[in-house]
Amino acid sequence: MDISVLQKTRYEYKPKLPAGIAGDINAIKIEIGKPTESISDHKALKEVFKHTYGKPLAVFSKGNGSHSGEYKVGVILSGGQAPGGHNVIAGLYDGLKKGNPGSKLYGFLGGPSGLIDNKTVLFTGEIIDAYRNTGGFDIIGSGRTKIETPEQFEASLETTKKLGLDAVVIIGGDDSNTNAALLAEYFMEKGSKVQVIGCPKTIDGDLKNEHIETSFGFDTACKTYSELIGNIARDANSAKKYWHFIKLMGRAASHIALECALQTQPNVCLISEEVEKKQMSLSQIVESICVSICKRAENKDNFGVILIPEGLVEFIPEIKKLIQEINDVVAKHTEEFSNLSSYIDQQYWLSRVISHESYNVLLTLPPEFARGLLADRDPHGNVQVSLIETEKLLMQLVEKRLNKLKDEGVYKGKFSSLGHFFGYEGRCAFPSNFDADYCYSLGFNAFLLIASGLTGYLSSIKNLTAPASEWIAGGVPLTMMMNMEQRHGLKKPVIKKALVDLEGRPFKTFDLKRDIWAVKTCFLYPGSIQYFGPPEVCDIPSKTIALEHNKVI
Ligand code: FBP
Repeated sequence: MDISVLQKTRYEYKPKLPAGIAGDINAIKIEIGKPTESISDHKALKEVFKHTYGKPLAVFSKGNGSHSGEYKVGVILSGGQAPGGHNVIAGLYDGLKKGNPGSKLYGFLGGPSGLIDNKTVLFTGEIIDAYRNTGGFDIIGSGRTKIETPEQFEASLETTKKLGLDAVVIIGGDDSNTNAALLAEYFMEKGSKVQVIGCPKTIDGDLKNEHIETSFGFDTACKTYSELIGNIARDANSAKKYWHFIKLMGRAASHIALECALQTQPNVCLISEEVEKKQMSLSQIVESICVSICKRAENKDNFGVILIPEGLVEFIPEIKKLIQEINDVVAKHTEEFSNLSSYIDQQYWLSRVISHESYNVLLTLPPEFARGLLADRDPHGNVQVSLIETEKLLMQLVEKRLNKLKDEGVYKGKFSSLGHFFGYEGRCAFPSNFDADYCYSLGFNAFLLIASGLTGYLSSIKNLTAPASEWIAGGVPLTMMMNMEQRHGLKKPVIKKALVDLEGRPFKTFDLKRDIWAVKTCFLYPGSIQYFGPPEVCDIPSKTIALEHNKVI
């Protein structure tokens, strides 16, 4: 098979492990803390998680322990791709084999459906070696199937019995790890000893808390997008004729947009969480962009860069309300809605079942944009915001507003815009050294959690702004991160998404500088991820995590 030079060279890279879990596998001890509580809704969650609620935190360090049992484990890659997934599997495989060469690792094909349908591959050293330190999830594929019906839970249990599994590791985001928690509970309820361990994956960066400092993939994806944004910014500054509207992935939270803004210093970066807090309408957002364009035009700078978080639409009050109403009525009348073949039919149907106010909002939106709001939800009930062309909507609305301002004599510049969407470009990039090390550690640590007999835990590696040898490995009970939320019209247990904290240092740092960036040309050009070279160039974590840990950036 042909492989690129970088791929071949990356095979040789040896990911770093925290000192506490490196070296002799039987010289690692586990420390167990006190029982924990969920974020809120304690009573309701205790009811759902009768066997797994409130487990203690676990931390590994050097000491006496025994991790040399023989295990059979199955691993799932779930949801959107994120750089480093292959290394989680490599770390898990190496941990299992280091503990006992007789241990076996199965990969479930195509995401959670592989567990339901018992579609597997048995990993060999040769397979693992061909994917070390590479991007993508292609080693076994991923999928968004949600294990939710009694039949699916039962089929999952059957698969574990057929394969004789001791544990299942689910590598996923908040929704997939919510599923992991439910699976752990179900197995215990049914008297099965199969353990379930999660690993925090998502480029969106919204699966984080005190114990999960970042989800893997965020670092690499943001560095990849920032390289592209920097290149575009430099092009804009060279030709001086285009305003670039760049939408960035991140289904709900704006962590990616904020991190890219800190790395590249664009003229405008919208932050969905701020839009919601200030209850900014669509026209106020357009106005805020026009302010920068008009001021720059006064300096003859008829060019610039605007970053738009993918999830923005769901945070604009009037559109949020519209989406919620659509979600509720579609959940109630799923079949009726799915029989409507055209957008016109859907629109007519909605005119009868949603509020007048929301229907009027729908009518004001360009049809190509409105269609995106009505497209199929993903299996977890989420609007597929990556399919909604928010950047084009804003380009149209800004142009319209500028024409008006021109007529009023307020704006005298020239406006030409180009739209971009960076999402899929970053999800399978070769993991940065940070993500390669972090993911390998998460996988290796997942093995230790299994060998320690734990279930319903998320693999946790902390102290991530220190050198990897000083990282701290352990486990966080999944129920500790949960609350009850409205989904498909019903209250469901879910892992709480971490949105951008408007009081946090990453946002405050951005807020302090953005008025200058809005008018002056202050672009930064971060360049591409460096894989080989001095640690201060190759191993630097994201600006978000550095700021959250009070480091100077
Ligand atoms: P996860 O939450 O599963 O990690 O996926 C995140 C994401 O990359 C979002 O940023 C994006 O909106 C979505 O996946 C796109 O989904 P798909 O790959 O199904 O088009």
